[in-house]
Amino acid sequence: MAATFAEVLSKLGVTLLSGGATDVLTPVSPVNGLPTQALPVHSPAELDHMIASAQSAFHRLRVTPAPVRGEVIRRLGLLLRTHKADLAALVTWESGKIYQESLGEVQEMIDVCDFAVGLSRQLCGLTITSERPMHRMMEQWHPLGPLAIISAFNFPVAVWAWNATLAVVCGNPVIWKPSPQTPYCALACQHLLTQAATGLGEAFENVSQVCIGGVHLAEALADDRRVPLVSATGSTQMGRAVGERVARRLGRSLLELGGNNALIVTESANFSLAVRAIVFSAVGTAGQRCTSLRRLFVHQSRLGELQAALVQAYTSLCVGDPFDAHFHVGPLVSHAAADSFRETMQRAIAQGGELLCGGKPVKGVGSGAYLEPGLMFMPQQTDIMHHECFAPLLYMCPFLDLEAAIAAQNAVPQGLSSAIFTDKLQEAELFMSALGSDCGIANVNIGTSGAEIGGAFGGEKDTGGGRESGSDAWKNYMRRATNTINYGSQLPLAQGIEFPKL
Ligand code: UN1
Repeated sequence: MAATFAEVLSKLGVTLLSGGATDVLTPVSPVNGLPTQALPVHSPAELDHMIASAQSAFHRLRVTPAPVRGEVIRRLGLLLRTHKADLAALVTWESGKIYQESLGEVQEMIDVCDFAVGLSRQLCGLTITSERPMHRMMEQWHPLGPLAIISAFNFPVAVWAWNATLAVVCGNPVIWKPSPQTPYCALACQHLLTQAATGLGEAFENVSQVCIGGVHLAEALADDRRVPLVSATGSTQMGRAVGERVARRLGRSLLELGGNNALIVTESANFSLAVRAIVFSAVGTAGQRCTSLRRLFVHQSRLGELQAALVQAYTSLCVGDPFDAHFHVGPLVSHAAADSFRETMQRAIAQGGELLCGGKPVKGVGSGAYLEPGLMFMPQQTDIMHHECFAPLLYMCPFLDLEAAIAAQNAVPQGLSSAIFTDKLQEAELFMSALGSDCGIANVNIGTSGAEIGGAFGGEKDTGGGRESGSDAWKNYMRRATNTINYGSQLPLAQGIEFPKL
């Protein structure tokens, strides 16, 4: 028996915030379709106060040495290890993803904590040779200022961790606006970070704050010049709105938006690896990852056997209670998401698609939106396939020529993740080359989802262009200063300019 929502919250030490507030949010758990616990929404005045507190926190944090800033994140990593099971249960209650995947999400948080702690001793800039004698140039990376994090329901804790852990070691406090679907996940993480900071002094006061509410808070954060960087994860529509507002004040935004990810199965593909990768990428998190596989391009010579294997795999998927380890797929986030899944299937059929299996409602838990993942054969890529449907619907298209398959893969507005299954070096290299996939992520012989934190995560075109998490994504959270130092006794001008003596 899974712990109840209230039990999980109490184990995590989160107090229920019903209060006497009039403006409240009442999230509905996808697990059973029932409301969890109402909580008050923050007013614009409260957000304004949070931003002012974040500014003061910034003034303290930017003069705190980076390895000391790393210490709070090291402690957060330890607390996450202790509370992994409970936080994962809360993730399942609020997002509906199966418990195994929730554990994986918390593991991503732990991994990025470790990464950020190491980084806290490696924030380094270049030195550059100068064209002038007795001069030296160098780059320094300085803290940027308060960061706003706007996150989505499907990764309600990991995306905050990717941003917040790096931002804090880089010297920036954060203000987090979680999805209204997953506010208690945010309060639980906030509580853990507050615990991690206990005893470390006032440098870490207000290092993270959470604001609960809807689009008006996101807009206020996007418009506020005291917030130099806004990191937003969610739909392309949301990201475009946020990005435009931030750009109007010439602020910076870090956008991780919709994907429409494709996988190519070539003639030489290792069949059993491909089937496993396709199924997990397409149905994991009930098709509600930004990295979920949505389009499959299969070489004509492999079509029959792959179709048969996928139909077999899809028909043996178990859909049901995300807390029960027997089930592969949990509920969709809402009945509205289920409606959009059904409508998209209808439109795909009208455009020549043939539903091979799935797509039917399943009796799950209570009144949750449980549906079988759908597998659809499309003779060719049509208009519907250019749109991201945030549900487990996989389109399968045949191809004859690899270059045409890559062109079809790239023909959509989004550019997050992509993969090829091949045992031919030339095909793999072509796919990863400048002539290949135009996505931020291009994998060989693994699926489109489940990226590790060590790489830079994000994509091109309508995906927004941002990169988060590993590699040098930390540079997003800092400002670069170029310093030129003259240690000589003359003042030669750059570009050889001879300015007449005064
Ligand atoms: C998301 O769906 O917003 O690569 C993030 C993955 C995960 C992250 C997904 N590590 O599937």
